[in-house]
Amino acid sequence: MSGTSEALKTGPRAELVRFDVEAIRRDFPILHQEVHGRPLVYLDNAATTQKPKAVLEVLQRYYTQDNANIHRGVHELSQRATAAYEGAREKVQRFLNAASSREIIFVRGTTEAINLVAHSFGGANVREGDEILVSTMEHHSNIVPWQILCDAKKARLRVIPVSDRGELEMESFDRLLSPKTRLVSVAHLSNALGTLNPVKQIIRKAHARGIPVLLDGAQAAARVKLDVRDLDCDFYALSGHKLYGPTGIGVLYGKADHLEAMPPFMGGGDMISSVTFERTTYNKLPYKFEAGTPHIAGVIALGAAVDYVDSIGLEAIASHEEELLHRATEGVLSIPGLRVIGTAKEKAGILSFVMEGIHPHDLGTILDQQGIAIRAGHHCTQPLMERFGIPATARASFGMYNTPQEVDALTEGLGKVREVFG
Ligand code: C6P
Repeated sequence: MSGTSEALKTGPRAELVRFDVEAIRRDFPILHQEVHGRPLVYLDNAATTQKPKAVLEVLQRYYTQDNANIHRGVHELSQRATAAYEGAREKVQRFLNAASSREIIFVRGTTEAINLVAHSFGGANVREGDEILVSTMEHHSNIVPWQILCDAKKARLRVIPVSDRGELEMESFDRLLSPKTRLVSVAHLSNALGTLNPVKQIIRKAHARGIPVLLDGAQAAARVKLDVRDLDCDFYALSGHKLYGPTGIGVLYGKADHLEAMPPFMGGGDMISSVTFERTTYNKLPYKFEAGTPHIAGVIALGAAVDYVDSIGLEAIASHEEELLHRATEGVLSIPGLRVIGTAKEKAGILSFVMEGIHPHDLGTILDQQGIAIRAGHHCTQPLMERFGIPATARASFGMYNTPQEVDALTEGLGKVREVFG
């Protein structure tokens, strides 16, 4: 059955079946290759995840059987494409437990989702002297759009500091919330530290003052079971490519009341209900925010990706990755001169570190020679790197298909790096 993992063919319900990582790996063709003569160990899942066959097959099928533009044609192919596109919206709605599919806006990714809110919500609601609250650990995608808005509106960006462990300083958060705050925008899960932020507490405190909250879910969506109604967030942004789906597609969830009140982000086809030179009226939700021909194949494949993730179960994925993270943390700490950056109590799936006397890029290059893919750099979090007084980290990030043996290969690989550099 399309969208169902091979891993679960042994039983009817995800939670009743042992997490069979070898079966999951068989669903991901790209994993079965050698790099520099060694089996690929892919530990760069925070940058992008690999795609299961279920997603690849949906892309292939769409372009070979159903390709047509949506919402326009009376012909069979267009109707099929439209049904698949809108069907995927319902899948994403269920995945996020949103109240309505009207609250699911398809965008290019997290970056576009945040820019949409900054431009549209920010443009309508932020005035001179107002404040937007972000944190030191944000990705540039959750800093720069707010800086652009603040520059345009003469508003001010305020920043929640981060402790030495890489946790948000919640007393400072309490102090920074003020009658001037128009929006709080924070990462659900930090891409550079692996910190899982106390987002429910943040939302509760912000809402007590009537302040809406946007969560950057780029990293959390593939690692945390999501329920936007339980979280009660106002906006949630995510990228399909970090959720085992294709690049170029993502989601902005927004509460219908906000989205209804917000002006369009981009103008063009599909987002209007009527156009004259005197007056244009806009389409209803969610189409008001989806101008032009969207990434139809990407949306449909994202639907297949969330089906696939659901078939494994996010709780099962999260506990598998927690074991990997624990094993990796213990392993890397056995390497002399290695320091973990980000030692929060609540972490998920991401391990950043530095090694004395070795630039993370050199470290990454030596691991690559052993077939091990990690990321080295500032991870688009330069203010966070500055906070820790380092230019960059090496980062291993896990996915549902990683194994304890791969984690051990990382530890061994780092041991070799230490030998090379002495
Ligand atoms: N982080 C990483 O290697 P886009 O590029 O729009 O799909 O996602 C942007 C983004 C926003 N927020 C967070 C927390 C992120 O981690 C990312 C992407 C990648 O960490 C690429 S820099």
